[in-house]
Amino acid sequence: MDKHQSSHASPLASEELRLIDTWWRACNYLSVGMIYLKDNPLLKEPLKPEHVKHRLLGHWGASPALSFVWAHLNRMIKRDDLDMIFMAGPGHGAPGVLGPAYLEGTYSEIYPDKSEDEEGMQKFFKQFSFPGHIGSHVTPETPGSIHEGGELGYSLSHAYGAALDNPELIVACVVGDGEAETGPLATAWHSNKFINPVRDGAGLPILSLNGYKIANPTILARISHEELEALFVGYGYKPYFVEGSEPAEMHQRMAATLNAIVGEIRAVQKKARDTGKAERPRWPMIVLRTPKGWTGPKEIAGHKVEGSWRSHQVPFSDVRGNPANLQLLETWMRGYKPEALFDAGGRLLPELRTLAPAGQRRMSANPHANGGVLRKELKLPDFRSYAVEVAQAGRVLHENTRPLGEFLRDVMRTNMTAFRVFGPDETASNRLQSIYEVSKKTWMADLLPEDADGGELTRDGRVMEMLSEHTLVGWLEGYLLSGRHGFFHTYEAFAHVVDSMFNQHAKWLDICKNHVPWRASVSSQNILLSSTVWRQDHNGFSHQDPGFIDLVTNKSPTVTRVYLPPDANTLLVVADQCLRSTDCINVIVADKQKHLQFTTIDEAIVHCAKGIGIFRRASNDEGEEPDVVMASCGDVATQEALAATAILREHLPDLKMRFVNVVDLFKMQPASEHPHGSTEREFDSLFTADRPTIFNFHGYPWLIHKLAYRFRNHENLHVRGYKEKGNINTPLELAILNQVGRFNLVIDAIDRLPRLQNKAAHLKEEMKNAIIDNLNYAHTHGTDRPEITNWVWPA
Ligand SMILES: Cc1ncc(C[n+]2csc(CCOP(=O)(O)OP(=O)(O)O)c2C)c(N)n1
Repeated sequence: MDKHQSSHASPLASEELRLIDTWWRACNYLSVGMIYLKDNPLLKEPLKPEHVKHRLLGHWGASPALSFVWAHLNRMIKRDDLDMIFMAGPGHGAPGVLGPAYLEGTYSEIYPDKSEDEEGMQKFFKQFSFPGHIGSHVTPETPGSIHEGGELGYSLSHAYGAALDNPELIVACVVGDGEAETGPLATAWHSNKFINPVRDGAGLPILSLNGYKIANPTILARISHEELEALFVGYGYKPYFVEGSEPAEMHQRMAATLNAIVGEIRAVQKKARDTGKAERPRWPMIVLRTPKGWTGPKEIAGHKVEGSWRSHQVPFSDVRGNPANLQLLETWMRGYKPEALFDAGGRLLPELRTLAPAGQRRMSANPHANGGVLRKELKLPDFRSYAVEVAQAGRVLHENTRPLGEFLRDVMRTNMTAFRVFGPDETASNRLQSIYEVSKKTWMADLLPEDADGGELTRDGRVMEMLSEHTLVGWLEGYLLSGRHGFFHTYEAFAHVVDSMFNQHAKWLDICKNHVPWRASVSSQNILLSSTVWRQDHNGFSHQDPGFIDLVTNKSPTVTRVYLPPDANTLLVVADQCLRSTDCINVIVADKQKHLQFTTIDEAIVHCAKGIGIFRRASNDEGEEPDVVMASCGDVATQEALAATAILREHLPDLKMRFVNVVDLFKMQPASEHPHGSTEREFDSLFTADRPTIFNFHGYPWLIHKLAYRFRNHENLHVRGYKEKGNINTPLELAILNQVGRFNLVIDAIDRLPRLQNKAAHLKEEMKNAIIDNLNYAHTHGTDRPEITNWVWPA
């Protein structure tokens, strides 16, 4: 190896070289066929317009490099019996992945109508990016894929997530050089500081430096070799450069490089496992510089196409109507010599069939890429053992997330190879630090003596902390999709950093669940949003944003769940339920600070099973019709609504009140829209058909209207919630500013009941005075009045 680790060795014998190049040609032939053809797949007759698709969709540019890498990885898998999966960062280059999956036979095994013959190949071509069939990315329908690559940026974190706790696995990850410009990808390079060679597998990043994006050069292709090398050295890698365009030379370089790299990975792992000492090596990675649209048309109408952004999608269209383009396509495809790739029946020639690994060693059939088949149920301790004692409802305070931390600690203890907790630097801040008693934070970067004093860092920790929500969620997704279990927690406001990742994962799960029966169920993604909007006394406005759950309600009801447990025991019940569930994204909103406790563990179990229910002790309407319903959803919202209820009941003892609490947000939607929804009758019997409801909500108030608008009594539903009124405030001040405070709610109730207009005028006045008085107190003393802070439900 020279100083740039680029090899000029020629390890491939000429026959081996010929075969690998032929196999790659077959991949490229299939890629072009998928993009252009709906008939005449083997070009047995001259190409006619009717053989060509009406709409030409797909991305050629990324495809040849993807299948080039695939072909070479196959050689290594066969040679060393490797357990390997493949991530295509530029997932738009799906033809470069689908082709190999078809040639390996996996595609036909899963989809028998796409058989390994002419008829099957015709269907295989036609279905690509065709209405009613498969998409143009490495979608869930693609065997061997756990990464769609539609939204760029997550390939590398997915790859490393799959490698965690999979000591024998190598996850090859092709990263687009355009993709490498995204924030999520840029930070994911640091994943190498979290891979422990004793217990984890390896990630093998392969930067596909084809120089262009859709319409622009890529940054990494236009910096000097030295800068590029320094960048990856700086990230802690040992970069190998495989550069060129002449196929025979490139095959030799790639083969030599992979020989070296696989040897290095295995040597690092062997040493670490023999000695039991986990040190961070300089993991190898590859910079693969090839022309974009490699082997495609070099020039069209005087414009450079191969090696240019012009080859990104369909290099030339108007094929059905333009004989010259039809001829160009035929010449291009015949250049791959289909008759030397497939027999007359359309089956890959026997000499080429031997190139792919067998059975589950095929990357398209590796069970790690259909992780549900490997998934084992979590061993869960009994959540009841972590319950807080609630002798009298509403009269005792606890930090809601602390018992959850104890529960998660023991979940960790009983699942030490298949469960991890992910959070951006906030495990202790979110009061989950009990987990450290069983497992600390993974840290493969340098350790200093002072870390021993409370740093909670260790080489073999199972708590993953890095200040990149993108990388954490990417790891978690990779971990879950390869069959394991996990838990992500973050500050509520900053969950928005991964909005888009949530969207993409929800889409992935939705397709798997509803359209891809061969994909086995995977564990749900569990997300705890803590340090919530209502308790940001010291952080202020930037930290107040309960909108992540709004986003969640946009996605498919088959995969989305949102829970707002009001106290510690309901949080335990919900967490247990979420950890058992599959194929969903469960979002739990629960603050970490001290809050009133409303339910015993037995009450919590019943309440959570219903998802919505009446708090009997707060209600006085039993056997009668209520005058008003007070409802709450969320911990702080519940406390304020209860405090308002107490005031109303004290001052207006003949007022009939019902108190409803919502744990499962989707109970506010009709059952026709969400599997957790309420029927018309259930909803009416809780919220009545004609009485006003004051609904105190944790989040943005319009979310409740969005969910509940179809219910009969919706016009009487008056929702209060966060309205972007915040700064450095005391808790009550913040509640008052957003009209979710107890005094506001009392006024609301009076305003909604005509019969109280005169009768309760004094009480209303008192509430207004209380608001002014409490705001003054907060601004004078910097705290709420003790009777507010120490408020409990009256004995
Ligand atoms: C986050 C995101 N932004 C924008 C796009 C639109 N897009 C699709 S492909 C592409 C260029 C990708 O370039 P690169 O990653 O280098 O892939 P390749 O050149 O191999 O096609 C862009 C910008 C996207 N898919 N995802």
